[in-house]
Amino acid sequence: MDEAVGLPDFCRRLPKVELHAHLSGSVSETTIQKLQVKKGVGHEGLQGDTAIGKGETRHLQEPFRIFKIIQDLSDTEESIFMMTEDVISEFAADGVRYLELRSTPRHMPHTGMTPQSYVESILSAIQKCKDREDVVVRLLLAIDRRQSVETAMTTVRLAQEYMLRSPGVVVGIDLSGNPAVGDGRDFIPVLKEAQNCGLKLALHIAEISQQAVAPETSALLSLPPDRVGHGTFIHHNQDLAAVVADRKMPFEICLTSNVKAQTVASYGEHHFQHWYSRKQPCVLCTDDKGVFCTTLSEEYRLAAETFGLTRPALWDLSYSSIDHTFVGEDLKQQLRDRWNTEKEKLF
Ligand code: 6MZ
Repeated sequence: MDEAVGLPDFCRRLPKVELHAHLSGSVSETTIQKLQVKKGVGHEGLQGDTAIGKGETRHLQEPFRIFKIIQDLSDTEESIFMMTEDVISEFAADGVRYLELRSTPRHMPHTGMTPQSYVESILSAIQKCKDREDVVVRLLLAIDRRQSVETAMTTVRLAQEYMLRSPGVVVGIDLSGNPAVGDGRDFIPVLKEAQNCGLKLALHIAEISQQAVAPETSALLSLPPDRVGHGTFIHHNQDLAAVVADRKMPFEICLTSNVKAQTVASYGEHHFQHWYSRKQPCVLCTDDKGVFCTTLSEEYRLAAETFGLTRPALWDLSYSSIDHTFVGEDLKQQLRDRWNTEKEKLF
């Protein structure tokens, strides 16, 4: 192993899988500036910062204020296309070789953007990046907990339609949004419908402490989801923890996001430690790399430094993440082959 390569550099060169990245939250400062120029808004028009910087923490409500600013700035098909392209290029530059983006289709009557044209803009950007960027990209459509069940059903229908139209690119459904709002149980029939038509489910579950005892948590876990987003408070409830452990449900782990949004007090207390030490499948992710000022390499470095993971352990973590992607066995095997080729250069 080439120990001369520093840890940050090793983490950057490590081929990585990103499975939990919200499009609007992943937009970088540079792209926000481009969106501002397009819309003719100055920084003073932004009503506050659009990112939570190094060493800063803010209440979980704060990222939701920021998402709204970014969403207001990106209200045309052109802006959605541009930000998707930028986000894909940035992940690729950070050594992400497989990326699952997720985004909530939006209707913007004042610009004419519809949920359909929103999804099409993202798909066009993915298509454009296909030959240019060294990363395989897939898309999950997101349901925001604030939305009506009817809107959520429209999203599932849209996902179903695009899954058939552009085979293989739209692969699943995400349930996200402010965890303090609404009741996840309302969406169970919609999520079941998604499962029935072959879409995979990545659901935000127990992101805040109240949800460790909320009836929605056991209801969502019993679907069951294919992956758990955050799951921060699941291990606070023995029964829920047993369900997750028995089914070996993979956790999407977002260290920086959870610490900066104050749902986890410090990196050392992150639930990654609990689950990783019990050999539960864990995938390191960024959540909202723009808003939380992070990169996937940085998340690997943090995991190594906080929990004492060796370079081979980081490698294994990245390699095993391929198992939890929402793609077929053929593509998984291609990714494993790719990873093994890269391994020879890294060690
Ligand atoms: C829950 C989150 C989130 O859909 O406009 N989102 N939902 N918890 C989080 N932890 C911080 N981070 C992002 O991206 C922004 C949307 O993603 C969800 C929220 O619904 C937010 O509005 P899109 O691309």
